[in-house]
Amino acid sequence: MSTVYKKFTLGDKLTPEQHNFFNEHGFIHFKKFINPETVQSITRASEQVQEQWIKNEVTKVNGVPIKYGKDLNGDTIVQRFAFINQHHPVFSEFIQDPRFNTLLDIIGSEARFGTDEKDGMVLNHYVNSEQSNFTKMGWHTDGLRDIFHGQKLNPMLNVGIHLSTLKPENGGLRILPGTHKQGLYQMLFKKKYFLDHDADENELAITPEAGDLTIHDGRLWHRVAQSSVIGEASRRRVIYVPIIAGKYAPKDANSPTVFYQKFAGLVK
Ligand SMILES: O=C(O)CCC(=O)C(=O)O
Ligand SMILES: [Fe+2]
Repeated sequence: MSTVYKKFTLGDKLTPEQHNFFNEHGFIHFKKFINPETVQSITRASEQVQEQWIKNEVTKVNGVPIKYGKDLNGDTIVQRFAFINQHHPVFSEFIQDPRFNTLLDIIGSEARFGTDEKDGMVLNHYVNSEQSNFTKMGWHTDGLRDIFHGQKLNPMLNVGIHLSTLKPENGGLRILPGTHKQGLYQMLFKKKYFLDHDADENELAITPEAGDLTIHDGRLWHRVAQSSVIGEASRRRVIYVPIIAGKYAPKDANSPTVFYQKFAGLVK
């Protein structure tokens, strides 16, 4: 496992070097996209949404199942929120930050943030304990769902806003750089989707500080490694919001639950 890679700072526009890095490796990491106060306010907002959803026994949002689990103290928590941007102004205002628009350039003028499509803005909350329901995620690509939908593979990127500072021993995102250039066969069969949790000799550990932003290509193979420590040091929160192109396909309260989302319930 390697942890060494170049990290960038986001300016008004992506530089040619940043474009080239992303095109070559299928990911890019920007330091300090938001400051610690913003991280705090986002985390607090997620706790408010969590309180509402527990009170109202929300099991799905726009057809997407919500993952619940237990915190270290045994309290019920939400471990995977979907469409969180539709449930608190802190999130809907956050995505209006004009710097997000500069990121759309990576796939071109047709691109948009999928705040009302797919799973919307997702917030994952991992914690490693016996009672936790979310400690890791097996190898996958994010683009497979489009194949399930019988659509042609539209460009899709996932933008991550990292709310926890991680060392490699805290687990977290592991990627296989360059796999966004593989053919369809490799995208389908390189690894067993979600079941394979084994470290890969070529994997890179993404090691963010709280407030950093990453982008990965929808065709890139990645997983979330379980923390090798337990308890508070294993707590990890990260937001994802997709950049997509192709036909606008908003979801609403009547949207069906699709097959892969049922499967995602098996992921612990
Ligand atoms: O939690 C992460 O960093 C990655 C999660 C992920 O890959 C996903 O939700 O598709
Ligand atoms: Fe993913």
